[in-house]
Amino acid sequence: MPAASANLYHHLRQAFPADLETCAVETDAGQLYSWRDLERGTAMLANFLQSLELPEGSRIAVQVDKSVEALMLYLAILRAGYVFLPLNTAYQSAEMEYFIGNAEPAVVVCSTANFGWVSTLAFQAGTRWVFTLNDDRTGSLLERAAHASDQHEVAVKQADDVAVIIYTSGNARVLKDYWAWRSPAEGGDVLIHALPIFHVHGLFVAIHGALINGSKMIWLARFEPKTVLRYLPQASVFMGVPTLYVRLLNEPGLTQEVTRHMRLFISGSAPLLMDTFKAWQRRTGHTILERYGMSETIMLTSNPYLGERQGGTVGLPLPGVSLRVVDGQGAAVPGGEIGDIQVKGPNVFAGYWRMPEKTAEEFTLDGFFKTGDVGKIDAQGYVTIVGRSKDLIISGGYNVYPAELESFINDLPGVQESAVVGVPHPDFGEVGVALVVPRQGVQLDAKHILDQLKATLAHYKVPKQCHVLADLPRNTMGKVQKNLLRQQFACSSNS
Ligand code: MCA
Ligand code: AMP
Repeated sequence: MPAASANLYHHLRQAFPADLETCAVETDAGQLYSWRDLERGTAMLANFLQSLELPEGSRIAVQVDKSVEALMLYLAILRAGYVFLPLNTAYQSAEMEYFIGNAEPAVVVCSTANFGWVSTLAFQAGTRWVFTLNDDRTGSLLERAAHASDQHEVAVKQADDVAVIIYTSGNARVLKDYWAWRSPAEGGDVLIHALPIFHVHGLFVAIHGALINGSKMIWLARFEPKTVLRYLPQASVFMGVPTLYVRLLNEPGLTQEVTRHMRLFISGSAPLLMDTFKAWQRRTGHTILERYGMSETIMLTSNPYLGERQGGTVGLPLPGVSLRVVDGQGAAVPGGEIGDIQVKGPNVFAGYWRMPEKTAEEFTLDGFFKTGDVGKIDAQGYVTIVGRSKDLIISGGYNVYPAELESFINDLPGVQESAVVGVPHPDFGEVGVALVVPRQGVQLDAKHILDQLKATLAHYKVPKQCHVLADLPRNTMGKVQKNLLRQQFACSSNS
């Protein structure tokens, strides 16, 4: 079961070092925050949120740029016992309207620049409060919280209350041991935090990992390879999606010397190519540790810290996680054979928000969650992911759903039908390509289609290329053969 938000906060708080005056977070803008700053700042924000007298279980939706105050807001929401709903800063109004309409948050926090349209959407959806928070510490949220007390009693919650749409603190403790986080008494670890904080990777794996170990974080407002290089000599742990490793390898300044103090490089969220894995070993002498997880399950497998880290695999199931590979009928396949990956464990989520039918569909009768990933397990227990049965593109670690894009494109004037497929890309690993069939007699302009997508959707979702075709290849059942389109357009995307 998911641990309650406030309980999770207790676990994180217990790990704070005894000396609260030491540095907890150092930003790339040179600001230093002590553990006491975190303790007091989160108390003030939690007191302020509680002063709003929100109903039990209220959601607080947050679409703000990365900052330490945004981190404190997350921790304050845990402390106060509400439900944190982080939203990608790339979302535009149609996407925000969907999430706000669906989650019905009592409070929305956004940037001052977006306040106009976000507050209109939010108030229409019944939200009671909209506050602003900017990455330069301005905005109405901090102004209001400045008057709140810096002493706060952590809210009392049941163990199975929803905390953040997803998570457990148990998974964080497993990873602390598995990745051999060094306690402050052992000299401590320092994490370079370079990921967005609206996803499980940056929010739970990275932040919880550091906090539950009492470790300092070097907090980068955004990923910039040269900034990472600058901080590597002061750090010991780095976490990234494969694109971050690819971009760091493009820097001549990435050397054995600059990574000499590093203890661990971890990769996840998307497949790490063997080329990247080997190039990293050659350049730095470090072997990247690849692990596999999902928002629904947090971390599932990991290469070992001390044993062999096998490139191209995602390692072994973590303690407490049962992982099996099954065929189309749900029967376990023999070792080494490819099938659907299913998982079970205390880290698996309780279900999709207000979608009991979808939740039921995604679990087997014996309680395994269907990941939608396709893979195999070798004789040593190492898991390799070979593909996905779900129609999903993972681009630079962000999920892009072809169905969302196809439905948008199909509604454009003059479009008969469309297909969006993922093809390999040297920087993002995989990117979308849109194939569009016009209605009879209509001339479609591919660039105009992409421009219209860009005007409405988060830009990372927009296919990097669009081609107008006379028709789409179909099999005898009439189903579009996306595999043929993937092959046909594989080479044209490397731009
Ligand atoms: C930005 N763009 C992208 C992406 N990011 N396009 C495709 N895929 C992307 N990931 C678009 C921009 O909108 C822009 O378009 C153009 O590409 C160039 O942007 P660029 O400046 O290169 O991007 P950036 O700002 O440097 O961002 C790249 C990034 C970022 C740092 C790799 O995408 C990122 O932080 N990714 C990590 C995501 C993550 O944390 N995922 C974890 C979720 P235009 O010019 O048109 O505006 S998965 C998870 O949590 C599970 C549990 C797990 O296992 O970890
Ligand atoms: P998300 O839904 O954003 O949490 O993304 C979860 C998905 O990311 C998984 O179902 C996998 O398809 C993919 N993923 C995560 N880690 C890895 C990895 N190391 N290798 C390949 N795919 C991964």
